[in-house]
Amino acid sequence: MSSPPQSTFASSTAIAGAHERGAFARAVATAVAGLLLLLLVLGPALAKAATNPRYIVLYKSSLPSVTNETNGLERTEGFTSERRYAHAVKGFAARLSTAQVDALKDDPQVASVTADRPIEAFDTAPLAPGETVPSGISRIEAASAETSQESPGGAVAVIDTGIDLTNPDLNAVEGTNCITPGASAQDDHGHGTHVAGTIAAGNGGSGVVGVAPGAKLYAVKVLGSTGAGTVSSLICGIDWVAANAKADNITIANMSVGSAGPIPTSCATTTDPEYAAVCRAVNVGVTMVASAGNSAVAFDGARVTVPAAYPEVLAVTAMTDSDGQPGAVGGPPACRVVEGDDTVARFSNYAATTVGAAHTIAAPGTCITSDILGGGTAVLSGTSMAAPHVAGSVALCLGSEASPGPCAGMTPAEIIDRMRADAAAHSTAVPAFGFLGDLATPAVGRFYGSLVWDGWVPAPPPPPAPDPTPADPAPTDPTVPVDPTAPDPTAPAPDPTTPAPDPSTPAPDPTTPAPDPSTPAPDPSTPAPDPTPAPAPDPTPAPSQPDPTPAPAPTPPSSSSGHGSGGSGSGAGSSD
Ligand SMILES: [Ca+2]
Ligand SMILES: [Ca+2]
Repeated sequence: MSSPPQSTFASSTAIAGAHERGAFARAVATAVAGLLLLLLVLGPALAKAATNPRYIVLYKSSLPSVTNETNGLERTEGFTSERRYAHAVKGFAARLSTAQVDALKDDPQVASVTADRPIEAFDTAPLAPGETVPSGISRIEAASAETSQESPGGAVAVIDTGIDLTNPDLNAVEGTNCITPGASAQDDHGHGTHVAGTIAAGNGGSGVVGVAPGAKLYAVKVLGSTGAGTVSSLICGIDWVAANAKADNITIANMSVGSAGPIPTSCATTTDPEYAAVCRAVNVGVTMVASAGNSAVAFDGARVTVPAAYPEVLAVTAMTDSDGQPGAVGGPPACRVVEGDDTVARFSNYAATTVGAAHTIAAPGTCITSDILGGGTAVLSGTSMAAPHVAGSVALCLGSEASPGPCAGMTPAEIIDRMRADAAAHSTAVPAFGFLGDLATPAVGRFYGSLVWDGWVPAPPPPPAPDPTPADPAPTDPTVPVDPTAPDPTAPAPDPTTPAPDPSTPAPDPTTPAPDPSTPAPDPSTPAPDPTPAPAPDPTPAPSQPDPTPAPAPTPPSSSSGHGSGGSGSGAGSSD
């Protein structure tokens, strides 16, 4: 194919004549032919590289420079790394051929080569906004509107889909984007914003009130707009946290994400890049909180769920509360009527071993109202929603410089012990605070832990007249009792100012009708399906609303035997 050398795309005439058009066509044809030839030559190689599986390569910790070593390996082995890690771990992620994997495994500087795998957000689909829902915040006796005046000093990294950075309800700032490096960590899915709201939504008059209202949140985006990601992106996020924890005073990281993974060994010996990254972040002082997963299996059993299964992580199971109150009288929650008030959530993973139980705690995770993209609220269920209750509680326990909490100055391991001990002690002192299936009433082989408790938070200072700030629950969502103590004239019935369980009145004593150990609370034969495809929004209001009169708590339901279907709730399947 020949083409006049003088024919170029830069035709000088404004209206091209037939000749110019012919030259133009020839030039295009030539270019296309050249491109096709190029593709014929390079295409297979390019396509092969793009379809090679991705691996996470870890260097030995003694390696002086990740950049130099990786640059060298890229040249000699002929690959291009997609992500490099230099803080939590040393290494990189890249698509590699079998030959490249073999070569890297033989490299004296390489400690391990691990196949990447997908991770997911542990949540369910949103339900109808505006549905009457319980408040996990009040159930765990977290800070109220008044006590929230003192925001915790430390920041929380939300390792998730990002955070809605312009949401006025959230004190959220850019962390990093591991999906599109260099881009904003603005949430494009909604999961991370919902999680962020539970941790630290402010009391400024919109959305919800979080456990640690106003705490600074760093958006660390490791999941894309579909809520999916990979371990390599998760490690990128943990790497960023480890690198910036000191400078940004990040004391906590919430990971409402996970995947099946290898059985953890120990921080000292592991070659699992995800585990190594978590260990490093813990070593620099970050308390790592992870959701246990929603498959109704042991996270430390035959199907290991990570990062929850790493012993250095505070793993969070989900319990169900429908009325923001202890006592198991709330009936089934509106958004998931198969669940029962103050019982384990049927979908929740749990610990099956003593090692797993030793780093597990529970929090409300069913029908949780929190912030969504652009303002407003939505209701979600999952251990993804339970974990942020605990992350916020750790923030309260750390407190601020001016007002240190009981966890101030502790290592992450000590904080985990403290949180669990406080929760267990409170459930022992006030049995009604607990839930069916908790540490006081465990089913055989299923440890969900004790319900996290924030009731130690000092009483609010003398309330300044009627709070001038608008009531917190968004006007669009007036039925949600998210703001227990705000003098909200529009607030509906359940008066959460009633101090929950009166210790002197042993309410539904979970110890008396202890669940038959042979009858695990949640029916194992009908594990809630992984709640990703959540049941359709239940258009009907909860059949049994909380008693609008004060002091609902201590009234024991006469039938609150812990036995399977004889459960306490008034609705079908409440504690099945
Ligand atoms: Ca708010
Ligand atoms: Ca309840």
